[in-house]
Amino acid sequence: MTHNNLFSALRAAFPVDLTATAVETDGGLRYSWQDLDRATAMMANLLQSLDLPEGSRVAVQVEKSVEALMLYLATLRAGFVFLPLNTAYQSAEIEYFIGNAEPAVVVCSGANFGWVSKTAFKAGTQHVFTLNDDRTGSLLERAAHHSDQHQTVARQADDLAAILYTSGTTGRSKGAMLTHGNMLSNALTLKDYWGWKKGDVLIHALPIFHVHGLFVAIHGALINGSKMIWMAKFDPKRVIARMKEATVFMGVPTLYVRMLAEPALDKAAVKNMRLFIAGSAPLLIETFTEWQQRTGHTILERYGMSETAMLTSNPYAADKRYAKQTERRGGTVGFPLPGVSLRVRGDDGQEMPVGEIGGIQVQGPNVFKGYWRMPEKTAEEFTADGYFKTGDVGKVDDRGYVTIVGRSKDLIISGGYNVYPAEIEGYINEMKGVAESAVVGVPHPDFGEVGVAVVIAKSDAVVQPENVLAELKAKLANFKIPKHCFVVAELPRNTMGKVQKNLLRDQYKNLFSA
Ligand code: MCA
Ligand code: AMP
Repeated sequence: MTHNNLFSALRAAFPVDLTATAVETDGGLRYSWQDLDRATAMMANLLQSLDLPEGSRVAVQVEKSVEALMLYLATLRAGFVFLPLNTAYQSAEIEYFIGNAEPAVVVCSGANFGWVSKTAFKAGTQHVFTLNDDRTGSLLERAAHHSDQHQTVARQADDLAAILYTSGTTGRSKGAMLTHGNMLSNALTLKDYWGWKKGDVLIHALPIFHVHGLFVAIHGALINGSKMIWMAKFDPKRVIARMKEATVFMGVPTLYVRMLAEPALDKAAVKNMRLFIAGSAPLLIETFTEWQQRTGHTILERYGMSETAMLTSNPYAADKRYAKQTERRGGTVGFPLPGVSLRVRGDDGQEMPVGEIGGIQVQGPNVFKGYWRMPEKTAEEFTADGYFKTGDVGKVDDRGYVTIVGRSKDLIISGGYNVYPAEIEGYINEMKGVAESAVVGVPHPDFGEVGVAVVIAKSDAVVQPENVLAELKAKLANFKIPKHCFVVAELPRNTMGKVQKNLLRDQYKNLFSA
C-alpha cells in the first residue's frame, strides 16, 4: 500500500498525457510530467541505494530550480524526510540546523560544498551531494546511473514527510515535524476551497524552502495536475508579463506591493487570471484596495504557519457553513478551512465572546506532530484538550471571519520571512562594547515590517551603529539584519525593569514612512 505517501497522491493527479508540460521555467526550459516522474524516480533510487536508516533526514540548501523541486518529490517518494534550508542562512545557522536534525544526506550548492560538507561530516552526515541551479552537480551525476522506474515507498499518514525549522522567541530554532497526512489533507482541502480546475496554470515565484512556496504553491498545482510557470527569483515585470498565460498567483504582501509599482499592471495584463492569493504576513488594506482598483481582482488572503500549513482562508466561492458568504474581506484572513477547528481564548484559557480579542488556538488534520526532539516544548504549545497555541492574537466576528490583530510571540515578519528579535539581540549583546540591545519591528513600505536595533554601549565604550550592522551581516542571513541601528543612552523600562518594546516601536514607527 503506497496511498498514504503524499507523493502517491500527487503522482495520481498527473494528467493522462504525460508528454504535456508540467513546469516551464521563465528562461524557456520545459519539463513534461514524464520528466518529473522519471527524474524523481532516479533520485529516489539514488537515495534508496544509500541504505539510509528509516526516517532519515535529507537536508537541502540549494538555489531554486526545477531539479530542487524534483529532489523534494524524490525524498517523499523514497520515504525520507525533507528538510529545506533558506539559501540566505550562513555557517552558524547551518551548523545549528545540521547539528540538531542530524541529516543522513545533505545537498548544497557546489560553491558552498567546502564549508557545508565540513559542517555536515562533523555532525555525522555520511553523504553530501551538490546541486546547482544550472542542472549540474554530483546529485544529478549520481542519479543518472539509476533506473527511471521506482515503486513509491509505503508511508502512513502519521509518518514524517518534512521538518521545517521555525525560530524560537527564546532559545534556538525548533523543527516543526509535518507528516504525509498533514500535507495531503491540507492540499486536498485547498484544491476544493480555492476552486482549482482543469486548465489552471500557476505562476510560481516564491522561494521553495518555506511552507508558502514549497507546500501551498507546489502541492496546489501538482494535486490538480496543473502546469507551473517557474521563476527562480521574483521579478514583478516578469510575473506581470506571464499573467496572460496563467490563472493563479500566490505571493507574500511584498510581491503585491512591488507589482503595484509597475505601470504594466492593469486590467488587460490580468485578464486571463482567475485568482490572486496572499499570505505569510498581514496584507495592508491599502494594498488590497489598490489591487482591486487597478486590476478588478480581489486578493484572497489566507493565514497559516509552518506548524500547521494553512488554517484559514477568505472564500473563493460561497462558503455554505457561513450563510453562503462569498465576500473576500480585506483585513481579515477569512474562515477556518473545512476540517480546521479554530477558537479564541483569553489569558486564563477562557473562551472569548464573538468579536473579542484573544489567543488563537487550532486543531485539525493539518496540525503538526510536534517539534523535533523537543517533547517538553511541544507539550507547552498544546492545550490539555489538544489545541495548538498559535501565538497569534485575533478575533472572530459574528459572520465567522477571523482577523489577526497581533502576535503574543515577539516576532517580526519582514517580506514574508520571520525574524526573531531574541536571536538578533543575542548576537548584538555579545559584541565588544555592547551592554544591551533591543530589536523591534517597525512599518516599512516594501517589506511590511523591518527590524530596528536599539543598542546601549557599556559605560566606557563607544559603539558605532554601522559596525553593529556589519558584524551581524557577517554572521546571519541577510533578511534578518536590522535596517537601522541606534545607539542610545537608555532603554525605556517598566516598573519591573522589563524593556518596553511597545514604546520603542512607537518611537520609531515613522522611520521608513514612504
Ligand atoms: C531581501 N531582503 C530583505 C528581505 N528579502 N530584507 C528584509 N526582509 C526580506 N524578506 C534584503 C536583503 O537582505 C538584501 O539586503 C536586499 O534585500 C536584496 O536582497 P534580495 O535577495 O535580492 O532581495 P529580493 O530578491 O528583492 O527579495 C525580496 C523578496 C523575498 C522577493 C520579498 O524576501 C521573498 O521572496 N520573500 C518571500 C518569503 C516567503 O516565501 N515567505 C513564506 C514563508 P542587502 O543588500 O542590504 O544585503 S511561509 C509562511 O510564512 C507561512 C507558513 C505562510 O503563511 O505562508
Ligand atoms: P511561519 O513561522 O513562517 O510559519 O509564520 C507563521 C506566522 O506568519 C503566523 O503565526 C502569523 O503570525 C503569520 N501569518 C501568516 N499568514 C498571515 C496573514 N495572512 N496575516 C497575518 N499574519 C500571517
